[in-house]
Amino acid sequence: MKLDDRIIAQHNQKSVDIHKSKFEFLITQVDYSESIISKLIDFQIAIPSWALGNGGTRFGRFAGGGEPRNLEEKIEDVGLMHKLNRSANAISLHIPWDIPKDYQAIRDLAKAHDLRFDAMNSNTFQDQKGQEKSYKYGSLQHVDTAVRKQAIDHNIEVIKHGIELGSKSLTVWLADGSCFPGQLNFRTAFQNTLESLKEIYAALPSDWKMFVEYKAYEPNFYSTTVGDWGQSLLYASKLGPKAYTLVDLGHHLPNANIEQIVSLLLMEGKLGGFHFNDSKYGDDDLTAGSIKPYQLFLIFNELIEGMDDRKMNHATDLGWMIDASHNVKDPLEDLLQSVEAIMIAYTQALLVDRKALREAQLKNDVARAQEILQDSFRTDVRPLVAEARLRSGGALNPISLFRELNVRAELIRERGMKTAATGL
Ligand code: AFD
Ligand code: MN
Ligand code: MN
Repeated sequence: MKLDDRIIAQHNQKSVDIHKSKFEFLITQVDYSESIISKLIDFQIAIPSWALGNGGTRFGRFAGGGEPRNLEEKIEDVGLMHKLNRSANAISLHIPWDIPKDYQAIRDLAKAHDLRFDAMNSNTFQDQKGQEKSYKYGSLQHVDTAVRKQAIDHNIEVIKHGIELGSKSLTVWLADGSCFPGQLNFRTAFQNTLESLKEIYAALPSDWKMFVEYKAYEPNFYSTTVGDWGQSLLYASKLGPKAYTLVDLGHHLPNANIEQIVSLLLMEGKLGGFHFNDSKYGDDDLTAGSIKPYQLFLIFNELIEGMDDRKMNHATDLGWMIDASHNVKDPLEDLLQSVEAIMIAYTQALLVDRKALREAQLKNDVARAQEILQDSFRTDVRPLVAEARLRSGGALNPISLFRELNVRAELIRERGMKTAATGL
């Protein structure tokens, strides 16, 4: 389904007056609003191909209808999102779920939707049909060289698909680990994984990055071979300058101070990118900002502080992506909400008076420091985000327009009710 500019303009016409009055009021309270708007216009978030259909749990899956049936339709869905909010200009593919049949056609389709290909994701956490060796006891960590080789070859194949599509990074997320004490030797598992990653790293083109994603637990419950940021950083440091740690917000043990982790990884020049989502308990994969919006703001606060300190470009120097699963909401509405929450947290963090915060810190003025942060967090920045969207041709209210146009009903008509996006 393709959206016409005129439809967006008509939609905006209806609410532009209210928007303008809110916006004019907000900019009287905000310094540097023009520079913030231009940063917001540049800031783009990649959408994972596996989040476009309904997810599920081990208890079941409830299809919402009209899910993309193939890579082409996944690109169309992200294209539609990007047309609505102008802040989601990339799609991240998962191999083998998204193997292109015709690279040129896929590149053209993405271009027609103004999209690029973000990080490529490998999959050694499932056995595929016809696969020779099983990953039941791990992949890159496996005690059997032949299993490790199969997993290494798969990752190299993923890089090759990515090169064809113009991607510039590989994300390796491993389910490797153990379920019971004694099942494996921690050091051997680490060494095997490191040696395997080295072979994959050697196949990376010079302008590519490798993201090593960590996860505390699940599917393994006793140990995970890339279980936390310390282990990820160890691998990334030993691998070399093209390897970085990737932070998925849902991959920590409860109450972890993620903003501190982010700050230190940035300091070390080893933070590669993000998978945004939110959670109450663990890897819940809920909508970004739906449960702990203050934490999301605090993370952006550290990101901006650390990136500015290293003179990094906010929009392009880290990988920004959503990694979510949609069990009850319409996946596209849910993703639009996630992008909005990320943009809001980013904007609020841009408002923080860093000079005043530093002064408060030097004086150990704890109450003042909290006032400064919460002043920004409690500012309703939505008109700034909407203004950036308006200026880049998006809809003032993407979800309202999505509903006005009955997009889901149209997708169900086109694709059917019982479709299932490839993936988990
Ligand atoms: C996992 C990880 C990882 C992976 C994805 C697969 O977060 O990013 O690629 O889910 O669906 O939980
Ligand atoms: Mn992830
Ligand atoms: Mn996850």
